[in-house]
Amino acid sequence: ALLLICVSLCTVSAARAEDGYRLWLRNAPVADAAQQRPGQVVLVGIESPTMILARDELSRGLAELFPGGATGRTTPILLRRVIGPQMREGAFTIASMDQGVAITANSDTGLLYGAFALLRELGQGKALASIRLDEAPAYDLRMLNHWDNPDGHVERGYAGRSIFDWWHLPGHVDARMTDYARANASIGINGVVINNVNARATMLEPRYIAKAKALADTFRPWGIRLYLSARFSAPRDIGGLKTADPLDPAVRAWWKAKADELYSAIPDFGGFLVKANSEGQPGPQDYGRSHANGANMLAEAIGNRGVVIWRAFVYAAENDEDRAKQAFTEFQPLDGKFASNVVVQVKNGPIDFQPREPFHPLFGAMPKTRLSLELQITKEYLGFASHLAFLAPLFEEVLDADTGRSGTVADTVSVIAGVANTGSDRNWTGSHFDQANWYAFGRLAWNPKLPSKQIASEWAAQTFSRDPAFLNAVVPMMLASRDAVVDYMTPLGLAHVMGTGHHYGPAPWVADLDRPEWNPVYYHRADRDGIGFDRTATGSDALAQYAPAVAKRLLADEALLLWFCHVPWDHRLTNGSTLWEELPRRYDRGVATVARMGTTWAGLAPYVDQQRHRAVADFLTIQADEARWWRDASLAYWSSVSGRALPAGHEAPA
Ligand code: GCW
Repeated sequence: ALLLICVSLCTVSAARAEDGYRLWLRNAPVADAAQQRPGQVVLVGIESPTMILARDELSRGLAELFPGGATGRTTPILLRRVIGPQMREGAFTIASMDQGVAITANSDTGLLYGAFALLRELGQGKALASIRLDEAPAYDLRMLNHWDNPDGHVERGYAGRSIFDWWHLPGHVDARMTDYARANASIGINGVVINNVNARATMLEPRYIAKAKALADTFRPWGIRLYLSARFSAPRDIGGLKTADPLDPAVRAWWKAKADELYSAIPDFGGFLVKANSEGQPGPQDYGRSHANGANMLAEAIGNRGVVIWRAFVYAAENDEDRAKQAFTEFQPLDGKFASNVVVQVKNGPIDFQPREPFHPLFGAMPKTRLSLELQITKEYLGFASHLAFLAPLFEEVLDADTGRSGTVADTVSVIAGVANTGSDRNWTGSHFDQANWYAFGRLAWNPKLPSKQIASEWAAQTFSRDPAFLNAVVPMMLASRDAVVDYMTPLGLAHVMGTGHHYGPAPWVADLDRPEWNPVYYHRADRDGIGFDRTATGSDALAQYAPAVAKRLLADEALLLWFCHVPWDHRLTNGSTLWEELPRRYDRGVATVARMGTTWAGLAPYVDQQRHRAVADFLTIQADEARWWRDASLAYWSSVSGRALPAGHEAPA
């Protein structure tokens, strides 16, 4: 009877696993029975909660990967905590030794990451004896930024309501919080900001601090520190003060007391993330003070216990300077003025998470300031969760971009942040393939040099199937997907032509919004003569914010043509075509790629359980329809402003 119960439980959990809840941590059984099997997991060193998690995670994962149990020749796995060479927190090695396979680290989290790394390698079908790793994270802080509101709504979230159950916290911490922490730990994420940068001061009230503490206690053993977005006007909103002026002694004292209160509840509290004087949020400029004044005041309150992450995403309605220039104009002169525990967080590009943007000119331009790179994992401008777009190539493009000043973007930053795409949907991210973007973010924050192809392959093998025939088809499909979106939404450097407010679907014609820089026409500037935003010296000269050699390279990059130049419709491209000829080709190419993705996926049914296969196929059909919508609506509009006939095969719809 016991056996029967076990069998039926196992069946239930196997069926459950296919709704995507288990993410890339499925540990599907390894078929090759001839493989050397891992045996018992042995802890060497003082046991801590994190080490125990590492051991249990490994034991459980191995039992799932090798369900036959430890029959035949087995090799013990040693988790060795050593006192030893100076390694970056989280570093580990994996190597075969006489006594077995050893995961060695000089920190608890190193062992935890090592345990997950071993499972990742085995999960791809690698033989135990062949696994040799020597890894250290490239950055100390690898964090998710949640844009989750206390009422459960997630700004730019496409995966349901927030995963944070404020209503029942702190009395009840949902088991999902452990699953969430575990997923993050498995890819090396070690910091989470749990509330929206458009913050409510509520989050800093004692009742919410108690809730945050319950989450922090849950995340801690997984090596994750909790951070809060702080509303700059909190001393007024909830503190009973008349001002939030950062130079006012009462305001400074209020923040210091608030920080102390946080640290007494959460001893390893990470610090504050702040969006100030941006899109209507309060900030130091309300009192005639600078961003540095504001950030440094909070930094003083936090002291050496944590950091203040201050966002550089600023642009103002009153300012008629090119929006792409404003962050640099405001922040670059402040280089050297920020306290040492302030990190300035810069979005990957100068506008706003578009399908393709040049890298932000602040990277490399603030050598005396710690910078964080902010990436958006949730796909606000890339078709939400409905469209399949694997973002590793986008992330890789920005990380690898040469700033011409002090190396690549990856070289110039010390923190990597990603705007989370999680929600309470069963599959966490709203679509199965969006799990890959969470995964890719974590892997690149750990090692910015990992190629997109490897990340895609690792993820797909663990999430769906490690069969080479499956991987050989799905990996190229994933790698081509982001370029497809660029082609059918914003080819040749176009940007911000999405529907008003929600940013879904085409709306390049919108011209009547209150603020000029919210209108798509502000960005594409199409008229009878041509199209594109002149950001050269004859226009806004945003180009001059880059190092001269880089500016030259960007100007020559046709993928960014209309980002930097306003060109006539008859402008000749390097392939000999005119812009008017090339545009429809790009849209067509995007549409064709999506159609191909649908065919590829249809052929992969034998490798994927029915439930997830069907869900992905449905979404690809939606995407195929919407790629055509994007193409047809965009071309019809460009035709109407240019006064040129639509190319053959692109008749205006009836
Ligand atoms: O991309 C824009 C989004 C806003 C967001 C803002 C920001 C959180 O449309 O929803 O607000 O950027 O990054 O602050």
